[in-house]
Amino acid sequence: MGRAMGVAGLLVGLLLVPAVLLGGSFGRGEPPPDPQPALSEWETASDAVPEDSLWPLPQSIRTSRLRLQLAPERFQVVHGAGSSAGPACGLLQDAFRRYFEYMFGRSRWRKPYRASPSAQGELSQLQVVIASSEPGCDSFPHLASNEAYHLTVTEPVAILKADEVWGALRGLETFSQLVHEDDYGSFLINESEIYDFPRFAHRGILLDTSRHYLPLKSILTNLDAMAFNKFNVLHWHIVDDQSFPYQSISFPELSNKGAYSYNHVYTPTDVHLVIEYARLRGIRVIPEFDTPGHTQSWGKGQKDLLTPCYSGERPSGSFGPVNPILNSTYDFMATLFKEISSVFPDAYIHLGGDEVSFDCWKSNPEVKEFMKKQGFGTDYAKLESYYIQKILDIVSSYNKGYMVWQEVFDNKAELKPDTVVEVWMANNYAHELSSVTKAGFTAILAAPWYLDYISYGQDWTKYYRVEPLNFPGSEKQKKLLIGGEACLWGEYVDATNLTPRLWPRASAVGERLWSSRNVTNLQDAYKRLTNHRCRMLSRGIAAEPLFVGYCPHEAR
Ligand code: CP6
Repeated sequence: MGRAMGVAGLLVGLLLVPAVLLGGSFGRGEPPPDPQPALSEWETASDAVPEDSLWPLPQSIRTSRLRLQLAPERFQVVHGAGSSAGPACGLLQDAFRRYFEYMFGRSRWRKPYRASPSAQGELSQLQVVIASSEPGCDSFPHLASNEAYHLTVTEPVAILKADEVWGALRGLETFSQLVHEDDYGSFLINESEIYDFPRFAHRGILLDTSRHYLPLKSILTNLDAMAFNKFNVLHWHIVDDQSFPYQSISFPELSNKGAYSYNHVYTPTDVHLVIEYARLRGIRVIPEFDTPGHTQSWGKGQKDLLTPCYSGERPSGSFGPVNPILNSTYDFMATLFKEISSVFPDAYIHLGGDEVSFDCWKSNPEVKEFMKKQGFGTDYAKLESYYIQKILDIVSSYNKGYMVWQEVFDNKAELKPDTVVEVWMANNYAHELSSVTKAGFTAILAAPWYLDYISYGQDWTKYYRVEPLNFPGSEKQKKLLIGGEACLWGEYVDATNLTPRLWPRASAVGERLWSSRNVTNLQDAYKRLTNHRCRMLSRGIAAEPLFVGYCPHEAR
């Protein structure tokens, strides 16, 4: 059992790391915190417990030993004075109800309510104040959304201030993480003050609904888990070679023929539900319609879309990537992407462009003829770029931005300046980040976070240790890395194992993308993540254990 020794060794190592020092950086236009109040109880975290289950760790925390009790029958989450949002803000009303339920709902609180011997006062309200005149209750989150918030917990009311509702959502999550239940069933929170904002603007999870169909319920549950971990982008890799579950309004045959069955589809209603459920949690939905490769399932419902492959003089009966030499291809794509642009409200669409095999194109005499006519020689990367270029222009004409996999950049397609290039190849990704940002493009990092890969032991530490900005480049280049994604490709994943495979492993990525760069202490992370995982379990997320141990709520 050499591997088991390795795990024990890792844990011994964890115990020797000194306690975490909380970062005090206040970037991105955040005001510095108020001077320390003249209360002897205030201190920075050392032996204190309230922040032992915060995940991801906020940018700045001060907590007091002073503990307040929350009585579920008296405590309220309300709109505070001066807020630009009120009861008409459905997004916040929904969030208030949700978080009240997370904090108090699960344990059948006993009546009459008893005062806890360990509390020094009572907290009666959480007042939520939206400062901006345009709170954004009915809008969609976007890349430039402001997710910063300021939370002050003092007797008798806590105040959560944010410019926009997106910050309020993040702050509600943090507030709920501060509330804990003692052994007598009392709910307690320590007096505290938190300033918080994300380190990176794009914090995504990739789900693949082509290799296996994921029921709506699985996708929604995953959105819950994403909100618990402050992720803000669902990268929906909705179709691929194996199946086409997206039910298109313009081309119903795509899913009629290309889905696994008539039931394994996402109807317009389903898609709308996912988008709205995500919006209410401050999560963007970016759909990926990956072409010209990864499109076998598209060919079943759309005649002449794919390139016929040849064996010698004759068509072999098999098909390759999308056929880039026909006008009909671009007519089809123009109509399909017009629909997609209106169905998905996000400003970005992911256009794929990865792993295009040239074998079939090379075998086809008409493609060869086209290559000659265009002066591409035998460089099929030029043909791929020719195709992608046309798709990019189509999507731009619908006023959408686009994301692409790194090959599109590598093949030198002409990209609009706001294109987001997603770096996924594991070999030398730092060098790729360097090249992409040197060319002036925005990048997101996925390469070190392929969560479909599993191995024995605590692999979350591997994801946690990644420092995204460790690539050669200027300050200007570093600013172009806007975030990252944890990818869960679906070859070996369906509804049975999706949640435990993703969580809490993706949580490690979540903290890396949210918290300050200096939050790297593995011992501290282990303790907080263990507690966070138990909290996810109690909220209905079947997150797998990090290592040996138990969760307190299991006993009841
Ligand atoms: N599907 C699609 C995949 C992968 C990619 N695109 C993939 C490639 C290599 C690994 C894991 C996943 N399954 N459409 C690459 C972005 Cl190791």
